Amino acid sequence: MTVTKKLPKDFAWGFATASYQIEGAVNEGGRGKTIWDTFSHTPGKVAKDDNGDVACDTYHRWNEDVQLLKNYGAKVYRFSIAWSRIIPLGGREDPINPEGIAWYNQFIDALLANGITPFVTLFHWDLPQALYDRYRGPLNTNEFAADFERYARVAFEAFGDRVRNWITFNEPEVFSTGGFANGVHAPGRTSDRSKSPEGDTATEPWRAGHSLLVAHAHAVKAYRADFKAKQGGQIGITLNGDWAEPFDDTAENVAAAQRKLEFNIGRFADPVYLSGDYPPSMRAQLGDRLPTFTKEESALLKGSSDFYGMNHYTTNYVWNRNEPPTLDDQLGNVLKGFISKDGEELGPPAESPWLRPCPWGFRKLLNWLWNRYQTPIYITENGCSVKGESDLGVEQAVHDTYRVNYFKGYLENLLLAVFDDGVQIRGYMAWSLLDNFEWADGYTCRFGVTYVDYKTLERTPKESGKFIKKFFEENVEA
Ligand code: GBH
Repeated sequence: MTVTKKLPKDFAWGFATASYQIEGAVNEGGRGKTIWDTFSHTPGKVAKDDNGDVACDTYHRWNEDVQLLKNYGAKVYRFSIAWSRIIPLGGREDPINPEGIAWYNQFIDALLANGITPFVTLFHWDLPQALYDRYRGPLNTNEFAADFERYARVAFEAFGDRVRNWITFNEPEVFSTGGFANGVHAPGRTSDRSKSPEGDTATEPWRAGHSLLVAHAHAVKAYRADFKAKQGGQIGITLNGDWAEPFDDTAENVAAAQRKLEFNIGRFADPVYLSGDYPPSMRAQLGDRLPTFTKEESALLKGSSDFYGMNHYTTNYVWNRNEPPTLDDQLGNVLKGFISKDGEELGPPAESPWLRPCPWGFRKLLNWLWNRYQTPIYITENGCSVKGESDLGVEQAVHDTYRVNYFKGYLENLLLAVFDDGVQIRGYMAWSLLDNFEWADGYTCRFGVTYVDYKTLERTPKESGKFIKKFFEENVEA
């Protein structure tokens, strides 16, 4: 490492979580049911049939989480609001739940009292069940966008005097693919009739993603028109993205890697940060299965994010698929893997089969995003699971050397991207503050820098949490 400069004093570093993954208390405080309650209680959908009924019990143990953050020295904390705690049925004519507002109020106040700045995600996949029952949620663009805008307004109104950093949607790509293409996430729709009686993988994921974009545009318009001037905050969206390294330097594989980046990232980032429309490569492959934006929607979308919220975990080698694209393809008609043409594997396996550490891929993706979108970046998630960690007791699990090495590599490359490459990065939030409900993997897969004992719900810092504290103490100006 050659970097000797330091990140600025106001660099926004900390940790991230999401409501359904940590809160528990699903039947308390007037919370309405969500599609993840339904999905996780459907046998066979989640590993070991786990669910988020208790999770980390943050609903009751919120003060422990605040103290943990304080002990790590975190400057910021990214968490999400459960839409159905605020508006149990979700819709724009439905009643607001004061108990839900009060819960988030006390939590936000506790963060601020401890010097921690909140970054609030409005939607991290836990759609109110009532909106799914009424009109299939994001499969109905106009209804969904109108209901989301109203929910966003309620949140800005209630919390915006203290919350100055808003994220509309977390990972629309993962939500639409998991929920509407392969059915591994709620609401579990897919063309695969062995998994779901309803769904159309050829069209629904593109419609669902489209609706989230339109809803995002309307919520941002509302914030800028009616709240920003008096509240003085910023608002954006968070997108997942893996680096795509061409398998070799043949023109077709270089083009394939670029196309993969456009399907995975450009699908949401081009409309918001670049052109107000989908990448041409997507229109070419998907034709009218990909919805179109009206002129007004395009204009609203373009420039609709004050920052680039980046969730990043891994890298793939990518090569062209030499056959016509299938109707269920989500990736741009490419194949991907972890082994290079010289037979070398990207980093050692994690617990999650899709994840291999590749710090240089992070740096390449930061440069790709900066060059294409020229928008300051917050890394809103980055982290890893550790193979076999769930088989260990707390005494061993806290010695998470694999995760320490992961963060070390990625954070060194963050410094290189900032100081050697000139990428503007304003913050970094590690995923995750706590071991938590890892969606379809349930509790079998841990991403926390803090160990959670799911029997006692006790929290114990791992070495990775201490590493992050030390890293930022050393690399941020005092
Ligand atoms: C994030 O999603 C989420 O925002 C967060 O809630 C989650 O806990 C965290 O990351 C850790 O997973 O199997 O090759 O088809 C990560 C997105 C979604 C990336 C599933 C990998 C599987 C690709 N992940 N995806 S594959």
